[in-house]
Amino acid sequence: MRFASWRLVEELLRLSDVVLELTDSRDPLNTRSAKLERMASRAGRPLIVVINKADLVPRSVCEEWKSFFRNRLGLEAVYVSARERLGTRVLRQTIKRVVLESGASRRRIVVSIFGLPKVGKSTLVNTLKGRRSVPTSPYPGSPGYTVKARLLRIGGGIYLIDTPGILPPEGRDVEAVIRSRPVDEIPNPERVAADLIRKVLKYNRRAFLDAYGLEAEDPSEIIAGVARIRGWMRGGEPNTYEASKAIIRDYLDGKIVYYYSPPADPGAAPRGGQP
Ligand SMILES: Nc1nc2c(ncn2[C@@H]2O[C@H](COP(=O)(O)OP(=O)(O)OP(=O)(O)O)[C@@H](O)[C@H]2O)c(=O)[nH]1
Ligand SMILES: [Mg+2]
Repeated sequence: MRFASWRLVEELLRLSDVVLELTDSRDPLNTRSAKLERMASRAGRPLIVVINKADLVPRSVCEEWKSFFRNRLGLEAVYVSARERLGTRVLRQTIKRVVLESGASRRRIVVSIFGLPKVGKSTLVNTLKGRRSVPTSPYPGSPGYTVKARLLRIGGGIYLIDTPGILPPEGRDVEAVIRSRPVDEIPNPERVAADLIRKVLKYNRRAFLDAYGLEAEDPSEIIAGVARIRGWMRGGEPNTYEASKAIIRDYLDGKIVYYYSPPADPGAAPRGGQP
């Protein structure tokens, strides 16, 4: 994965009328980027927190997160499922509203998408594009070094910058570890998978029962169980190295489910938190 440099982020912000910050509804706090939020605010660009993968989480919890971002952090927020194509109408309406509120009366609204790896940026771009192929045009008159940025016309006068900005994770939560490099390059995947399992179990004791049919609640038993299910044995022993990477991948693909409610005090948010 190639992270966008902060200079590129700045350039993309400058080209946009509205900024979409994608987060994962299972852990919005550890998949948001406070740095992007600050940069957008400094650049005077309205930002919408898009809580994605809403199909994995009860609607009431998505509503709680929406109010949390709005009321506690002062950020516009919507929830969607890019994969299930849900919530995109509200997203479009919100894009138009924030542009109106920002005082810019534009016939053409340029939108950029940012987010940590695997939050669903590409899926959202495809969903907004719809099934029909969409004409792209070079970004008119963009002098910077993102001259290659192209615009996708997604209807209603809204244009999407076709390359989403991949943001580096912040904090020390296991989310940051699993999203900081390709899964095959994560050092010590057994330990990372165990941390992830403990975190998920803290919020959903049934998560691995539902995902794999495994009753176990001990991380090493779950890892060994996944190896056995997949038939990954090495010298008669479960191949925990491969199984750990599979669990991390399944988590990123949305096959392992948990959620939690927003904290009462945003300052006490479980950032960099231990499971
Ligand atoms: N359940 C669920 N899964 C989703 C949703 N959107 C994306 N995914 C899954 O999340 C994974 C990552 O999606 P991508 O669209 O590739 O994410 P990305 O942000 O473009 O990832 P990078 O390009 O690697 O940074 C894929 O397995 C998607 O199928 C969603 O709304 N719900
Ligand atoms: Mg992508």
